[in-house]
Amino acid sequence: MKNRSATLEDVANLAGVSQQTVSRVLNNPALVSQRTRDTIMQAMHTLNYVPNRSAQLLAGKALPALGLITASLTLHAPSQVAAAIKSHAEAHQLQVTMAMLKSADYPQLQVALNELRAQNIRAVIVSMPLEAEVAERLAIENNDMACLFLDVPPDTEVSCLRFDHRDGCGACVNHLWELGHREFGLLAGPVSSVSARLRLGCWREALHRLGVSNTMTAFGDWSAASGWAKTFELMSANPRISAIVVANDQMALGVLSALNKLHKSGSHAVSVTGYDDTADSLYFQPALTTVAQDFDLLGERAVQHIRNMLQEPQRRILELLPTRLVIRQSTFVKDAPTEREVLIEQLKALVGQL
Ligand code: IPT
Repeated sequence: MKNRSATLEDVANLAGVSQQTVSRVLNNPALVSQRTRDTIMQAMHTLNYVPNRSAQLLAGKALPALGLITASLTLHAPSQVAAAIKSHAEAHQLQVTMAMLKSADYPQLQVALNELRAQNIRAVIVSMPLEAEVAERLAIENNDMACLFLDVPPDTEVSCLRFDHRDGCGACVNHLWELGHREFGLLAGPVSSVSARLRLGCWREALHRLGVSNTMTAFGDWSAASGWAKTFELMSANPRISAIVVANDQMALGVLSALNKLHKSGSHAVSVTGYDDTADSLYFQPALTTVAQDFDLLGERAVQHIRNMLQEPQRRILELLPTRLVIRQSTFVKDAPTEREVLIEQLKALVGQL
């Protein structure tokens, strides 16, 4: 026969704390010290305690959970952001309920927020590009919820945690310039994306400062497939392009593959830079030079901020995380012969001497 299910009282007795403390761990773990939390979690585990969420919902209690509204997880960066949020939230006994939206239009976002509200969730991280007006309206019309935005324009009047694209974009262009590149292809992300527009603007500014006017721009949709297709367009519009600056690693993967197809190798090789430094970029062929955004740090800080916002609803968060250039093998001196070509030249010279 099945044992009677353990109650909140059983857990409190085993852990040697009051029922109120156990209930706090379930509803608002941030209010309980880590040590007491661990003891209570251990007691729950021993007794195989299952919290009665429906009773909590009926009682109108906010659940120890946060909502995540995210851009498509077929994209590498948002999926790494979601994974980081999930694991840092779990470290604080917070469940994550996710909504994945196709587009960032207001009605869809409001429906997603209402779904979360219906589950008594009062804290939401929005990890998708939103225009300032949309984010501001969402925050105002849902002011019973803590909303933290990860991809909004710089002056948006909401709580936001963003990456500072300036250092990374500037460093990337300067690096290519120092390698001797003067004719650039720019592969931006979709115009509808705030961060794509910021990155493009920043590259153009940096190129302008260097006096480079010879650039071709194409717009992809963040996918490797668009990187592949747009490379043929860029290279046929200007076959002299020697460096392609790409707005994310996933498109850069397609760019590298297309350049390979175009036999752009050896001294004809085209330098490529990415953006994101997602977990796999080190293993691209060649290993990708890219602008790193630390998605694990983003997840950690986002969870920390949203917990603080729940404690202090009036608090407005503004934090910028750094980006930095990681130099690997996909960028090289313009027209420099490869080791193999140098060797062939040396062999030819030797044969000539015989
Ligand atoms: C941004 C990525 O850099 C980009 O590759 C793409 O996946 C985009 O997200 C999707 O919206 S990262 C974001 C936190 C600015």
